[in-house]
Amino acid sequence: MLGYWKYLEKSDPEVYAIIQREEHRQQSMLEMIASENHASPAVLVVAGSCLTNKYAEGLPGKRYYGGCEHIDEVETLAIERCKQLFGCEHANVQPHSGSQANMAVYLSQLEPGDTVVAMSLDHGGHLSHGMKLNFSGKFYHFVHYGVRKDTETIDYDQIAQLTAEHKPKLVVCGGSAYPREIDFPRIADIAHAHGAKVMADIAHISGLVAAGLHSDPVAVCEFVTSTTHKTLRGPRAGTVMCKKEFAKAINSAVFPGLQGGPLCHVIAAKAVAFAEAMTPEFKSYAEQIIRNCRMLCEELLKKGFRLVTGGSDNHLLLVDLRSYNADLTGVMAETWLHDAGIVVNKNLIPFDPRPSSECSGIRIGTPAVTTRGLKEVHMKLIADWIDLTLKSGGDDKIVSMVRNETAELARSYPLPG
Ligand code: DSN
Repeated sequence: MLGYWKYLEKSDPEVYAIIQREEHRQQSMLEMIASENHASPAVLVVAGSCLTNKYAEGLPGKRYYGGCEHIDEVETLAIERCKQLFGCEHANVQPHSGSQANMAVYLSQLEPGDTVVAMSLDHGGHLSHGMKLNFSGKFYHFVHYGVRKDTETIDYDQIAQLTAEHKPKLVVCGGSAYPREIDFPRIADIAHAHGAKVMADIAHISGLVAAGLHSDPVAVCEFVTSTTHKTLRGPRAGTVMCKKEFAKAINSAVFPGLQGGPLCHVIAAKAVAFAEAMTPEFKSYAEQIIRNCRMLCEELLKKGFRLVTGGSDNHLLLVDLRSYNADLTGVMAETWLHDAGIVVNKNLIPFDPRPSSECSGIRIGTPAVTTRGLKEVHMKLIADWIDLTLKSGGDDKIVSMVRNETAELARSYPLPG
């Protein structure tokens, strides 16, 4: 691969320089966006391999192109490893993303206009769970549940009430900004009692599920979808799992329903990531993600921040900035923290009075910093730096002092490889 980089440096110095700058950014900043991670060198090298050159529409053994013998080997390996890792009956590893994994389930089970019950985006759901500007909200009739006002945890009674009232074909659970464990068996019981099927979108937590550290949806839900690049730490892509009886419908929803040629290089990188996630090292990594997140919660609480639900069971936390400083918006916090070397994203909090262009909260995740080796002691430092930066109102001197400290810590814990 070193040869490839030397080649690129000569053949396209402009793109080479941009990649160098991005690599430096990732190396020198603390990446705390909850949905991001640093994939292993093995995943990176495979995702950049010659497998990108191959067309392989179809499935292993049933392709529409010649020359697929090695693609068949690697896709079969990825499927088998996905099944082994999650204990699912069937897996299709071709979805290019989490949204496309979700689309595949919808396309296989729903007719346009059918009703689906799912968690709303502003309470922690996802765009592809029926947001009105998304394909899902345009093609299907989504009815949304949320979190309770008092506990900010999922309102399971509301799921039961909406499911009884609207008789959906599908109930969707999982999300992108929910800091607590999801009770998959409870949701499955509600859905099944009313004749609905269940899709659990575990994009954020799939690494924790794989490590046995979160309630497991695979046995109780008909469909489980995921991205492969968040806590699972693989390449940027998706996967869809289901009970055997839906295998054919899911396969044909992915191709020819939604996609043409699969990304063979990315499928191979998924195979690598699935194998990595079966190791004892990955389990320890996933445990450390949670320990780090809990420590960060404790330290931020001590400094007077309010956390949505009061804490976290997983890899992310949501800070409600309003009680810390009524005038501080998510946008301001995201900008100042970025300048200080801590990368997070502004996020709506449940019942947020501000629009999504401003937000009253920030979402912070520990998967990426845990990959580079940070532990609880570093979470205390990070909480101090967040507090200093936000308390200063983005003061240049303070921000640059914190920036030096975060850069020093990042230097001491380089990215894998
Ligand atoms: N955009 C992703 C996230 O940040 O959670 C979800 O797709």
